[in-house]
Amino acid sequence: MSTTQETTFQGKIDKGLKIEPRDWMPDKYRTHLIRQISQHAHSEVIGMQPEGNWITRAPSLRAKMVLIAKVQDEAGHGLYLYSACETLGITRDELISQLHTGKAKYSNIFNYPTLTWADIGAIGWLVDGAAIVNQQSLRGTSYGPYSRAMIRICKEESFHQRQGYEIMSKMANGTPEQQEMAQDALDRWWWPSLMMFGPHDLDSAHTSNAMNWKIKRETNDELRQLFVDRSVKQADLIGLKIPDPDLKWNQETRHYEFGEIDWDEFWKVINGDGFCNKERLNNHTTAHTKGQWVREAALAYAEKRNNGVNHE
Ligand code: BYC
Repeated sequence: MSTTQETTFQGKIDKGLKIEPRDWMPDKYRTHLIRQISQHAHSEVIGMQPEGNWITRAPSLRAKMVLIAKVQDEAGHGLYLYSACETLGITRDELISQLHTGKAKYSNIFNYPTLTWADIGAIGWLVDGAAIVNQQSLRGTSYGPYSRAMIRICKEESFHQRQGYEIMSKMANGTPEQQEMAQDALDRWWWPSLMMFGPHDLDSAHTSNAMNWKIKRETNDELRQLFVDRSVKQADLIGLKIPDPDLKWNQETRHYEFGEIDWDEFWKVINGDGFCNKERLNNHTTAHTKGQWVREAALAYAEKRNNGVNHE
């Protein structure tokens, strides 16, 4: 590495220019991005499981169609992100193997079970809501392919958030049993959703580099605060109560203050000891193994086509 290359690289970042796959970049920037983008991709794909669990039990044909479309979108998001990650010089096989061996993480949130239909509402409203806050910020990330993937994903994600909020608002205004289910789902999903933004800035190993390289445009705590401010108002509007006795509006800062997150639970869950970690990974590994013949067939077809063999 020469200092001139480093200076040119950082100069581009400081000017707000994008770094593209063929540009020179420090190894640490490359590995940082591979880690983050791949974990993001894995989260999208693993995230299909808790919602997929309710496709066969959706309460109406409309709800089923919307949910199928949403889950399918998540697979698409995973594909955009794996492709963006591959531009950094790592193969899809390596990425999947890192997921299966536990080297790569995926979002904490998908290790919780979806017990009732209201959980599908809570995921759309809170989980996609948190993801949007994070991803809107990442549209401005310094790596070109990641930033462009985020722009596409955000458009679809806002439809997902509305789908969830619609379910929650219907249930919150429904029968007493439905209201109870909606509140119970909010009670269970609220804190894990706040954890999605990662540890506090002072405990976040990667934030300092990520901010210098403009991979992150806002810190974990800044984005979490934005999410809380937005969500409290949305909960009020449909008559649900955020499960936090310490939540209060601060007139001076014009933000909501909120209680402390259970960080022991967070570290336990992201290190493999959550309620559903084993099930999520087993399902992924099994599907991947069973899909081997599809990948082989697709590759063989592509190879023949490249060699000019016409199958029509
Ligand atoms: N979960 O230094 P930090 C979706 C790890 S899916 C698990 O702050 P960083 C959807 C972190 O990886 C959207 N692990 O890290 C899909 C690091 O460990 P390693 C998912 C977490 O990277 C289907 C350690 O803790 N969105 O929307 O600077 C259906 C220290 O953390 C988490 C993304 O992936 C976590 N929540 O900041 C519905 C967004 N938080 O890697 C919806 C992209 C932290 O050293 N990612 N860790 O072993 C990011 O923006 C950042 O990676 C994070 C963490 C803000 C998550």
